[in-house]
Amino acid sequence: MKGGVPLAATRAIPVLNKNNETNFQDHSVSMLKKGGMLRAVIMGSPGSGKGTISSRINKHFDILTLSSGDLLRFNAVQQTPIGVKATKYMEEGQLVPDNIITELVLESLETHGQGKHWLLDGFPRTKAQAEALHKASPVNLAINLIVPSDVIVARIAGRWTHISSGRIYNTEFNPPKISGRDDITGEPLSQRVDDQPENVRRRLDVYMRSMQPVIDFYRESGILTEFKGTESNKIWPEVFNFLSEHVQPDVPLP
Ligand code: G5P
Ligand code: MG
Repeated sequence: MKGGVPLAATRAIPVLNKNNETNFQDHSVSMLKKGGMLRAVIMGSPGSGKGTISSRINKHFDILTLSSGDLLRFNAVQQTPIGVKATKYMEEGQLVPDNIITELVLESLETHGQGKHWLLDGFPRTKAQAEALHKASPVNLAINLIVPSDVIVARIAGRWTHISSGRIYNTEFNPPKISGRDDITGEPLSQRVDDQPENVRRRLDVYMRSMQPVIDFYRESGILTEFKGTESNKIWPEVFNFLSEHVQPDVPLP
């Protein structure tokens, strides 16, 4: 995501890239098998690597990736009314109310997702969000990353983020070229307030409670695929191969 355009006084939707010209309506599972549009979600606990895997998907496939957390943080930085409202929930590690986040994500999809394959990171987080998304545009592929909690807590402590682009670094796993600076813009990186250890524990609790009905919803729909592991570098080739069965990659794995 680069820069931002306020669409209305209450919210800001970042400018996204990637184009393709296919039909937005083709989104059922059978249509995906026949080469229709990908309507995907990536799920997993806080710190499981959703953002890491999504950014690799974005580099290798012509798939628009959209993170609900990045959208919220972007609005928080822009101090839009939605951003201001969402900040207190995010800082406490609580979920932002369904109506706020659903409106933001669906509007962003309408603005940027028409005629494109897309994948949502961090949305839906509740059954109500899953149902709202299903009504607007049914998902045909759900990915769930399963990473043990003890691995996650250690990872998050080392995370640094470039807020306006959503680019993620980790002091051990993928450090920036210059310490504390974004590789592309050179702007300073920040640590997320919700990455404090007690907030991480709360987010993990909230995740477990709110996500089970969502995971069950996609499992029962027959579109759930789970990837288990402790390292994103090992999970990524599996996700790449799986996605390649549905969408032609632009850039092969090295
Ligand atoms: P977010 O922004 O959606 P979370 O909590 O779901 O946040 P998070 O923390 O962004 O998820 P992630 O994207 O799954 O985690 O993980 P990541 O950023 O890729 O990786 C974590 C760190 O580990 C990074 O530093 C990365 O470099 C490193 N790493 C990755 N792989 C490896 C590895 O193999 N080894 C090592 N050593 N390191 C690795 O949501 C934030 C808040 O926004 C609100 C909520 O308040 C939420 O708490 N929100 C919503 N509220 C309601 N409904 C929704 N739909 C909402 N969406 C967001
Ligand atoms: Mg993330």
